[in-house]
Amino acid sequence: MTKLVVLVGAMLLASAGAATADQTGSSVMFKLVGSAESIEDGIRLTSDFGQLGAAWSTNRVSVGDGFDLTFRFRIYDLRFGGADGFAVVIQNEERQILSGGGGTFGYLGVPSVAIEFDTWMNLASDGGFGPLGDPDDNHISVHTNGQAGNGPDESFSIGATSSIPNLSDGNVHLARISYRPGELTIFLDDLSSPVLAVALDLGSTLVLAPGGKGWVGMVGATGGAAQTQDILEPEVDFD
Ligand SMILES: [Ca+2]
Ligand SMILES: [Ca+2]
Repeated sequence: MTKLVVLVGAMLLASAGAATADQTGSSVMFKLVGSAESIEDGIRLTSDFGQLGAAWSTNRVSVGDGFDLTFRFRIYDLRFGGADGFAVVIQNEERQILSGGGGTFGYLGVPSVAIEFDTWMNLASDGGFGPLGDPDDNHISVHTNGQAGNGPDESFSIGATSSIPNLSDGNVHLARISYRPGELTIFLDDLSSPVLAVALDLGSTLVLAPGGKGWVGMVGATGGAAQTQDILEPEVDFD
């Protein structure tokens, strides 16, 4: 397994359009778009109302054979109940996409696999997102519509759990998204036991680029309710 450490410095340089290399000589560059900004120990996706921000890998990365994305996050300074959460998104459609916002995060209409860390319960009638609303205001849900446009509608969920700690309690939580062809597992705080496992084959679900490549990003949004959402110390290991 080749270890690629996604350095905060790399993201800063990536924002300026420059390249950098990690300790193994392989480079991963992230570009911050929308409201996302670099902070001392990571990325601040949102900090105010009505924001949409993302950190996208500048280049396509090899996800098809398997990868682990490990990061910490903290969600705090909740205003009007706090919203909306963030999603880790894998797609091979467009660089640094920001599509949607609020309860749709930033992957609305994009063929993708999105792992939502959702802290706001969108009702079925909320914004016309579809016939089915969120199960609650604290869930992890994996959404895909294959090669058609994805969205937050629960009909696109291929697995979800609400049996998780409070995502927006202000504490730093540890998360790992682990993909091996055939299965996606998600760990929260406890890396020995996943909170969610879903059957997934990225290569047949999405149209990846040669080498099983696609863009990986973390997209966060707020709306009429807001919260500060930080992604800390992200690290990627590719098979
Ligand atoms: Ca939601
Ligand atoms: Ca959701």
